[in-house]
Amino acid sequence: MKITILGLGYIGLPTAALIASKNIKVCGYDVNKEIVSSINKGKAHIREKNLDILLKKVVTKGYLKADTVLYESDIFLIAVPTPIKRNKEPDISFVKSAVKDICKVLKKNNTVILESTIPVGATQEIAKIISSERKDLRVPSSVGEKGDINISYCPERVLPGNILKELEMNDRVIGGINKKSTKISLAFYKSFVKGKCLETDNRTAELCKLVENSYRDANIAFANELSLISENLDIDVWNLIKLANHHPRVNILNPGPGVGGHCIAIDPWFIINSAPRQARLIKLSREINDQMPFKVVSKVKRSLKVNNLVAEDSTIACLGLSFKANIDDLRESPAVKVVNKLKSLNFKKMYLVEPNIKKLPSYLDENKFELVNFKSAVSKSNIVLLLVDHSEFRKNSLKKQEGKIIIDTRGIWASNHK
Ligand code: SAJ
Repeated sequence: MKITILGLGYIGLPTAALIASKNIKVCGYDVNKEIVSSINKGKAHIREKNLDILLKKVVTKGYLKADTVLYESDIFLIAVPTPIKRNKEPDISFVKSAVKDICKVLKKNNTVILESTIPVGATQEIAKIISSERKDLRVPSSVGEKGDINISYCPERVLPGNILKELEMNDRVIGGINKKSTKISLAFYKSFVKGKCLETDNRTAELCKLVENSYRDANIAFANELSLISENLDIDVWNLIKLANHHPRVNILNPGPGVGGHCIAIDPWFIINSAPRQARLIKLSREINDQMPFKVVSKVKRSLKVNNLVAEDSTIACLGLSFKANIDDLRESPAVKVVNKLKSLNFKKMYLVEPNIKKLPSYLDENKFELVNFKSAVSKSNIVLLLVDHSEFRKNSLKKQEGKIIIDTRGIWASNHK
């Protein structure tokens, strides 16, 4: 059995390495030559717990090989990005282009599995593309059992920072375009997944993925709204949530500077687009979470005013840039949004601290910001703004620091958060 994974990013690469670690031959396909060459040297181009060790092992043993050329295979697993366009519509062009590549080498009895997040109906659209590109193959539809190939939607649901473990242990939803596709895909996932593999149809699987991330977004929005209400009523939101969560059926999440990453801040829009009149709560949650970086900037401005300070004479340490704790991923990061917005206040100096990166990305102007370590940033600044709850920051409580304004958006130094 030959497996090919298309797209060797945050999901595709760990998936390829995990499957290869079960002594199954995996071919990784990516259009980026540098990524392919680095993988073939056993070096991951992304940072993820235990990935480098596993990758080195499977590449050395010859179970994983990356290429920029797509060869024949039994299973094609698509894990390419599906961003949103400026107008918030889903952009599935990378998926479509991967499917067109597959069509050039597709054979009878092959299976095409989509793992990328897609809007409802996209698996069916993929089937139509295959059908028009390969008139020689009978492509199954969601009602028909007859078909020369199999097509399924099996969304990834792993948490960045814990991907390898969750790939193996999480339950999977397997939605075939027909029953045969579901059965074949189920057998494939059972070869490396220890969690339950749950059978359904492609459309339910598509919505299921979007619902999971929208559920989390709505719950974070609730926590963020509570932080705004509490601030208005002069109540400590962290203490409030701690107390409320003692109720056996209440489990409020953590407020913060907003929702980042490539999933939770994006996927709800796929539902909003498909059902705009019905998805009211989902849309409002997006709006609440998207306004949080602005609220943080307002808080900084208020703190300056209350303390009779002006930004031009003040130095600020911004702690954390990644979209969440203990990762190096800056995609859609609310911390980056806050930092960029604070730029216009013209601070005398802005120190940035991000223990997981060595260099600031080009979109963070080096003339305006300086990347330094925690100790140096804090000692040189009169305002300390905590944006990400990295373990390093948790270890260094700032509660006792005299004469500094501390704004803790993640509540890790608790009581002094206002
Ligand atoms: N966040 C809060 N408060 C919280 C929890 C999270 O502000 O209480 C923020 C984080 O700081 C971050 C954002 O939300 O900016 C998202 O972080 P996350 O840890 O909730 O989720 P992701 O984006 O890393 O991964 C999610 C996961 N989905 C769910 O938990 C439902 C993961 O399982 C999915 O596989 C992943 O999206 C994906 O790829 O879709």
